[in-house]
Amino acid sequence: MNHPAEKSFEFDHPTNTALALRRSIANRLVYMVGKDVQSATQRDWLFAILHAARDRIMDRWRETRQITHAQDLKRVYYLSMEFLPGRILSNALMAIGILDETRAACAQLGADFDKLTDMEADPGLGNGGLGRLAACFLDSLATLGLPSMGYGIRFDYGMFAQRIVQGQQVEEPDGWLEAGNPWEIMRPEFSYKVCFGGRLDTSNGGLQWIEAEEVIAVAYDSAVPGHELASVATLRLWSARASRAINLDAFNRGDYIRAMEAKNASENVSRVLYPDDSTEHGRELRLRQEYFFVSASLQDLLRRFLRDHGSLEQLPEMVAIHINDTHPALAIPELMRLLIDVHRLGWDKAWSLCTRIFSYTNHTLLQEALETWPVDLFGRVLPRHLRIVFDLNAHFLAELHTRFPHDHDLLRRVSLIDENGSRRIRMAYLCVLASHRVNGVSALHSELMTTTIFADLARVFPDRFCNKTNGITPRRWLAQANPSLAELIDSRIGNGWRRNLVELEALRAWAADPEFNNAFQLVKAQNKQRLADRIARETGIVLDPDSLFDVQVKRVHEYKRQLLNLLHVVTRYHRILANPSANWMPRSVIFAGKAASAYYMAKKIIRLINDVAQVINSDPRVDGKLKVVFVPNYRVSLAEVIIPAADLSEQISTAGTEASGTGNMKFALNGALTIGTWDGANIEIAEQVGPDNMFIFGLRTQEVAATRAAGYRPRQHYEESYDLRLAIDRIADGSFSPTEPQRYHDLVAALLDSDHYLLLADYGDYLATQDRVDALYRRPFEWTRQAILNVAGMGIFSSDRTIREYAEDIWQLRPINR
Ligand code: 26V
Repeated sequence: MNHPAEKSFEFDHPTNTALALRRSIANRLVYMVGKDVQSATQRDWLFAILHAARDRIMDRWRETRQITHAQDLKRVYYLSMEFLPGRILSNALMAIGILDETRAACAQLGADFDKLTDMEADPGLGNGGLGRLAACFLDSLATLGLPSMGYGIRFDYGMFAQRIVQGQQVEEPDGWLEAGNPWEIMRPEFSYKVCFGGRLDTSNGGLQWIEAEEVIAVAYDSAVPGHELASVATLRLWSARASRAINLDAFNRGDYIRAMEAKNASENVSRVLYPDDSTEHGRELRLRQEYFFVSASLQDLLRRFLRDHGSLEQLPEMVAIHINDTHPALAIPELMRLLIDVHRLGWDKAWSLCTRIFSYTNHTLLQEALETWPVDLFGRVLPRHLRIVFDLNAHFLAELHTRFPHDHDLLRRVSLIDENGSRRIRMAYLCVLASHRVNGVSALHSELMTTTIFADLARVFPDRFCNKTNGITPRRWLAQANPSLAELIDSRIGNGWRRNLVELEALRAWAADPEFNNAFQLVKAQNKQRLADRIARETGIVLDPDSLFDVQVKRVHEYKRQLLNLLHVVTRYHRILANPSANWMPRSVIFAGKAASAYYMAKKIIRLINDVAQVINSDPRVDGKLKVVFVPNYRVSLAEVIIPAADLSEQISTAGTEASGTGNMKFALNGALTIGTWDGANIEIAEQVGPDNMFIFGLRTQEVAATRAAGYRPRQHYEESYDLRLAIDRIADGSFSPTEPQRYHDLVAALLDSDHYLLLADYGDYLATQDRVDALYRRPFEWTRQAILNVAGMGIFSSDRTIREYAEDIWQLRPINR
């Protein structure tokens, strides 16, 4: 006890009895929301429940911080531009262990729990896999009791909401904060000044960054409760506020309105998430966003470190900083700047600290997604950092020259500055240079990383590169999304899999058990009905729950090949028309996913899916044998309904392009069979579940390379296959766009003339494999046996396993000891 008021500072710890919960919710409704039973709206009830749940996390949240501090443990700071946590309430209630009790309390209070939870906002602070991975990682860090904090941006507007209007994607702003966010706690005491622009003054021998604009970063925290509240991690997001200087300036000039404009402009830095995950770089606002959040995060973690420790010498013993893709790469020159300009360390000392603190994950090999910044833009926004990058590069190249004196081209190739054409900074190279570990996200991807984009750097730093195959949290992706399957699994093998997913192995023994096999089918049927109801409500399209649910949900990208899936659909349609009385296995092909707003081809693919759906679904000759649906606005909360209902999971990227995939894991964990290429984590899934329990097809990575090298001619496949020719001709002749027959000419031309992602080369094998899918689906017991073996093999794909590997191999982290 060291605070004078501590003796009289008493409060009630909330308890979890039915009565206590009911009273908490009622209290929160009356004293927090300011309503009563008579006047409460649905949203009022939701907020009362959210607050009652939040209360029950607080003690453990404080305790986690206190223990980490008292035991003086090393922390990892996970820097990520994106987090996609999904809705929080059900997950939190499950983590606390009061989901059923809360449901009962609601019923007693006359509130409909399921309807309320469906009103909660789904924070869309990310584009796709990378942001969702960050959220799974926080869940695992909390569950494993590893001292950690996630740092990111509190975007006012997250990923756009997608509507489909006459078959086309329309984007709408996602004002997820507009009704308030009861989960976050503003921490204005943690505010930091972040500077942009200005110039470097070298007049008196030193180096000073002066006359820069200032923005204030304000912290907002939310709790990330681990399973059974093992510990509670923190997600700290930064929001931009205009600085006092800007506000005062307004006052002094007397031009209030102009001043408010300046205030808005300066706060724009945290306004909106960039909704493009492949090409949208080179934009100044994006660069500002990246710098804004890493600068605030580093100032914050250095403040915490210096509060608890005297000297910066020990920084690498107490602090690990992880860079999630290159988006937070500015953390590297920013830490150098803070250590040198603010804390007065020498260059060598500062660099030696940096290289023991940073680690970096690469999430893509695609050239167009690799971040580079034009030197002049970079220098305009961050003149001091440009200087640091130049100095780093000079040191690096000089050292390299002594190691490889005869290889002159090497220096040009690995330079941080790409001098081909307009000069650009290669952010990925900067990350490799500063990090003591660099990892890829699946075995294949990590291997390709060192043989393609980082081939030279892997020769220079051979010990740095490693693999950490992605994983997913079984709490959200099985326990929460699929409660019926979770319960069925519990009834046979107990509930330990939530913490130790390899316990699912025990399901192997049950795969051919008639009763279990049947119960598994029943669960799938219920989940399909739940999805069919939802799709009917949202799109008006009615799916037959007895048909095979064939699902592809993910960002729309040419490399993910939604169009290959669609070629199969069109061919199937034509075959049905040619032979309507054959014994067709009814199928429902379900798509969902967003296209970057400026990605012309991706948007065109969405339109074609909808056009094809329109024609097939309204053709009476098809008679229920085939349905196609595009479900709008794919997001975490929609994934939680779609994935448990899938029979077939489409993971069909061109081999060598999908770094890992995590959807592939979510589907298999929920008892879908995969049709997939030899790409990303599909390969490791096949190793775990056995290739006989998966539908693998298509060219391998080496064959893709060889095909291209030999002068790939897509038209040859078109000429040689009747089915392919018919499908393409009908798309080209306007059969699916009768009001505008040329609508797909450019898309078809791209396929026939270049087909960069080799759809036509894989089409034949894909179709043959789809026939095998139909054949197996006619044998429900055998299909389900294989699906159960898929679930049983998913143990290693828990993000707990992934995070344990990061903690041991990369971060050198120990858990808190309670
Ligand atoms: C890139 C860019 C580039 C510039 C502007 C905005 C922006 C936003 C996001 C990205 C990230 C692209 C990389 C990515 O999301 N990779 C995915 O990472 C998943 C998690 O590791 C992995 O499962 C997917 O295979 C991989 O595509």
